[in-house]
Amino acid sequence: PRINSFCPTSQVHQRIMSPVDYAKKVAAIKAIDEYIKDNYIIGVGSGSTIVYAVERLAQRVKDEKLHVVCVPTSYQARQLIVNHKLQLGDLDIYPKLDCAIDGADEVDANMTLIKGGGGCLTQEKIVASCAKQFIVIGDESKESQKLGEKYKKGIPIEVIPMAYCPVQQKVEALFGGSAELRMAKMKAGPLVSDNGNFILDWKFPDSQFDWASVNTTIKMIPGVVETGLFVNMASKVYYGMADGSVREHK
Ligand code: ABF
Repeated sequence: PRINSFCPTSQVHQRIMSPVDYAKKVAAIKAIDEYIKDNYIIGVGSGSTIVYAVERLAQRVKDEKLHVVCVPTSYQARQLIVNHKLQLGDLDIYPKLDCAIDGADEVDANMTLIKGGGGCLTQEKIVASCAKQFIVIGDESKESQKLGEKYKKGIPIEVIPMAYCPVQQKVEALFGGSAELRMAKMKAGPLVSDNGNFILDWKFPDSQFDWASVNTTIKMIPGVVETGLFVNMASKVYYGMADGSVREHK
């Protein structure tokens, strides 16, 4: 389905939405409509799917005169909140959130997530951990039986810059695979996260991992700030489909 299509008669050149974007949008709308209530403190995720969620939230706030506070998970999320004239909050003032909504790079059969393809994993995990409910949204391509089946870029690990080499070596020695330093666009040097750190993308071997234990073990390596493994955190996952329907993770 194509919506907002090019309209030659009015000479209004509008964006043509791809089926994947449309699927992201319907999942985002479903999450906002099902979960957001008046007076909610909301964690706002990062990425492309969350853009549609913020658009819908702003529309509901305007139409229904809701009062909500939004806590961002990244600089991108902060800008989205501000640009949509939503009330910006932070964890100093609102350490407990009613709900957090975010995208994911991959969701396995147990609702274990890989997140952090956009580099915002640490703040995303902190915010999600403060929320009573953590709602994940994405198009159906995010669903997999086993991590690594769909998302090929590996598990992001945020590290203190001086520690990236020893962390790389330790992760590879412990679990195999390769942990590659993520580079900025045009390979202008390592990508620097919103927290001033580097990111390793750990391409893990095809094996049966206990992700909770992998996450704990990696987090114990000195220099590791956070991993993009979200284990037992998601309360609900909505997958949008190109036909406009939305499916819940079962
Ligand atoms: C963030 O955005 C990330 O954790 C994840 O990497 C990504 C999901 O991307 P998108 O919504 O653009 O598919 O939530």
